[in-house]
Amino acid sequence: MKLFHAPASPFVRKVMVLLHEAGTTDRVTLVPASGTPLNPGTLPVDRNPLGKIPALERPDGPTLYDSRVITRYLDDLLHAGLYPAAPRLWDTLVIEATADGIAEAAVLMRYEMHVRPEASRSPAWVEAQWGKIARALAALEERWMSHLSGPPDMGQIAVACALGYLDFRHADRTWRAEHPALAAWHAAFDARPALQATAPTA
Ligand code: 99T
Repeated sequence: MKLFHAPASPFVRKVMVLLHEAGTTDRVTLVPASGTPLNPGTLPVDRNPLGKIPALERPDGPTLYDSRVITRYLDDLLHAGLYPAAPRLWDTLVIEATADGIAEAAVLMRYEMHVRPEASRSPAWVEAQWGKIARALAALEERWMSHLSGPPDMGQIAVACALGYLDFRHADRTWRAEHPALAAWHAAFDARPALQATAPTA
């Protein structure tokens, strides 16, 4: 299988963490891909019409895309065990969606600040995206800490990847002081070998 990959992407990182946790990194070949909404570059627009990564080319069907589809597929294929049975599954999926929403807002902030032509950038729009992130961080801190402290699953992996991306691209946003339980959890979870092996780089 071919995984269209960029080392900065929190969504690609989710997939890579799953592969490391399952001990199955040899099952995919990484294909470097980079681009932006304004210039798709080497993003696989022929395989994912949305022009986004990760995308997973597989031998037995159409290319899969959106990280949540890919992680569900690989979890099933590789018996990774990172999606628990219902009813815990519903919490895992909500946490994964919350984390992906943090990462999506953070990527949009990055594009607004660095990709959109300077004259048309909107600081208010950037702050509105941060407002979504702040609400989502508060929800994790107030509602989901007991789940995050349970057995490792894709919800936790997605949260760790989203928080890692905040530190990587938005290090000036000091989220830890307001979310001490989440900060402590992240410090411990981020020490897992799968997280250490996939830290974002430019
Ligand atoms: O939006 C584009 O045109 C290109 N962007 C991407 O491919 C980003 C890379 S993160 N991927 C996504 O937005 C995927 C989101 C999707 N819902 C999923 O797979 O879960 C690049 C971050 C950076 O370089 O800072």
